[in-house]
Amino acid sequence: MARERTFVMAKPDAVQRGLIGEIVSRIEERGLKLVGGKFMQIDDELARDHYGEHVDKPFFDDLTTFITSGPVFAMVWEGQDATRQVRQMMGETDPADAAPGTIRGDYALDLGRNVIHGSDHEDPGANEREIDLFFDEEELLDYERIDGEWLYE
Ligand code: DAT
Ligand code: MG
Repeated sequence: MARERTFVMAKPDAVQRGLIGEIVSRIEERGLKLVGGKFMQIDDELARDHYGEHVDKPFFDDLTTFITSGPVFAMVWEGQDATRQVRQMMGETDPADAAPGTIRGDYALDLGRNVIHGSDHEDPGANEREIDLFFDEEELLDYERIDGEWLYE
């Protein structure tokens, strides 16, 4: 299984509810490596680019309004099968269907307030595309975690 990078974001509801640390903690403790992080507010243009695949959906305007409504914590995480593993940790898109133990299943109730974004593992290249949209190359750091040899065989 390849080591890869994936884009993750604590959405405005997570920031307001004090869940940044919890989200970071879960992914960090799983063993993925944080290689980039940015506390920022998304503008309308970036929101429309990021959620471009949903432009024709009825919820698009509500989605861009929400994601631009307050600060977010954007992150890049690296590790084995990172994109799919983060998606599994997030749980289903609708928190009502997300299993307990997942981030959405533990911290959210409503589809439009589901606390976390992660690149879609079923959309090849989505991770790289989203990382490029939010980060410059020099903002992503190359380093080793000291537990690397205990995380990987
Ligand atoms: P995900 O965030 O799990 O990748 P998605 O890409 O299908 O889900 O949709 C992006 C966001 O849009 C999602 O986190 C919440 C919102 N959303 C999705 N489907 C929706 C719907 N039917 N009604 C309202 N909001 C929706
Ligand atoms: Mg998606």
